[in-house]
Amino acid sequence: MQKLFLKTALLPEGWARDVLVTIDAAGRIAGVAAGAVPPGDALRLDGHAVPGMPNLHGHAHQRAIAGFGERAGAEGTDSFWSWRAAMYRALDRMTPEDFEAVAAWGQVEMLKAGFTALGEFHYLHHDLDGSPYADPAEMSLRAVAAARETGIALTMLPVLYAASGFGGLPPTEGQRRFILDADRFLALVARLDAEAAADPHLVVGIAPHSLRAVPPALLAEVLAARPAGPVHIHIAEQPREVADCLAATGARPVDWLYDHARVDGRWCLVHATHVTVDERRRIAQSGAVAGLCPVTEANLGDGIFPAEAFMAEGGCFGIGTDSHVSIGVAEELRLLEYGQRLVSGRRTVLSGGAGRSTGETLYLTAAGGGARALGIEAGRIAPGARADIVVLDAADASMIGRRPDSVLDGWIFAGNRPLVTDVFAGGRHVVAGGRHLHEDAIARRFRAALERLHA
Ligand code: NGQ
Ligand code: ZN
Repeated sequence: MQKLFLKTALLPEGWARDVLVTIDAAGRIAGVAAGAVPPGDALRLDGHAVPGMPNLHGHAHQRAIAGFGERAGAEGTDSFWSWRAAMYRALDRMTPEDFEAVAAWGQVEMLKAGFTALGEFHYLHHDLDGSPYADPAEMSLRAVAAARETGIALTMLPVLYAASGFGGLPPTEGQRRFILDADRFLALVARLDAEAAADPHLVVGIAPHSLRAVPPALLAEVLAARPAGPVHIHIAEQPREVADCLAATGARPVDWLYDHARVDGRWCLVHATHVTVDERRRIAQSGAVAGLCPVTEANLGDGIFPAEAFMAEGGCFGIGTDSHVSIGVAEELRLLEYGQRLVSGRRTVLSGGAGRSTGETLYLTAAGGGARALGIEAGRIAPGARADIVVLDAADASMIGRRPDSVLDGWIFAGNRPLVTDVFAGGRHVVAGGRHLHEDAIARRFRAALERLHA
C-alpha cells in the first residue's frame, strides 16, 4: 500500500486536514482518514490536494497547430470552417511517430495543468495518402502508448467518420485519413477492447464524429453493436451545422439525436452550444454529459453554451481542451464562468447558490461530469476511486490569506499562476515539483516533430 499524507484535502464532505490516503496496487484509493497522525512511511504533501480533473475531449494531433491559426486570411473569411481546412492541411505530413510525440507532449501539459484523465476523440486512422495502415490500430495505439508513458488515464474514443455533410455527402480529400465503414470501425473497437482488457488505465468508448459525418443508418448500426460504455459525439457547435441539419432532416441536431437514439448517462454531447430551451432540457433530463470546451469554443468563435439554465435544470457537464490551443484546468473553468457573466450581466453565476464558492462548485461539477463521460471512477478523493490527486502550491501569492474553501477560487480566478506542484494519476506520482517524470525526453521528441511539421 502506498500512503500519502495530505495537509489539506478536498474530500466529498468538504475540506479536511491531515488526511491519510492509502492507495492499492491497482492505483485505486483504498482508504481515506482525516485528522490522522502521519505514519513514518507516508509521502507528505504540504499543498492543497484536490481530485484530478478529467479532460473529457481532445484531439491529440491538434496540439501540433496550437496558435498557428491566428494570422488573418482575406477580410471576413476566417471562421471555424477555414480553421478546419488549415487543420486538415497539417495532417498531410503527420506520421505515426509525429503523432505519438505530439500526443505525449499534450498529455504532459495536461498533467502539469491538473488533468489526470483524457478522452481521446481519435479520427486520424489512415496513412498520409488515405490508405489503411498494415495495422488498422496503428495510430490509435500511438495514443495509447503515449498515455502509458505519461501516466494519464485514457478513455480511447475511436471515431466513426463516413461523410462530409448531411445527406451522406462523400468525404473530401482532406478527410481521407479519417474514413471507416461500420465493419472496419467495429474491428478497431474490438482491437482496442482487447488492449483495455489487460490495462486498468484504459477504457474504450465509441465516437460517431457528428451527425454531419455519420448518416442515420450507420449511427443506428454502431449503437446497436455497442450497447454499453461511453458514446461521444460533436453536436450543435456551429450555426451552419444547425441550419444544414434542419434543411436535411427538418430537425435541429440535438432534437434529431434524441428522436432517433436512446441518449442516456453514457453519452457525452460535445459542445451542444446552439440549443433551444427544449433541447437543453432534453439533455439535462437524459443525464447525458455536456462536454464543454470553453477555450476552444472561444478560439473558434462557436458561441456560448447556456450553462446557467442547464445547471439549474440539473444538467451534468464536464470540460475538455478539444483543440489544445491552450491547455489549462483553471482557464477552462474561468472562461466558462466568465462567458455566463458576460451574457447575464451578473457575477458568481455558476456558484450553485448563496454562500457557495464559484470555483469549488465549477471544479467539483466538472470533475464529476468528466468522470461520468469517460466511464471511470474518479473526480473525488474517496475509497474506490482512482487515485487521481492534484496538489496545489499553498505558498503561492494567490493562496495567501485563504481558508481552504476559497482555494479553488484563488486558483481559477486570481493570478493565472501555474499552481500544480504534484500529480498522482492512478496512484503514479507523475508530476513532482511542477515537472513531469519524463518531461525532458518527451519535450525533445515534440520539438523534433514540430520542427519537421512546420518546416
Ligand atoms: C474535430 N473540432 O473533429 O477536430 C472538429 C473539427 C469538424 C471541433 N469541432 C472537425 N472543434 O467538426 O468537422
Ligand atoms: Zn472536438
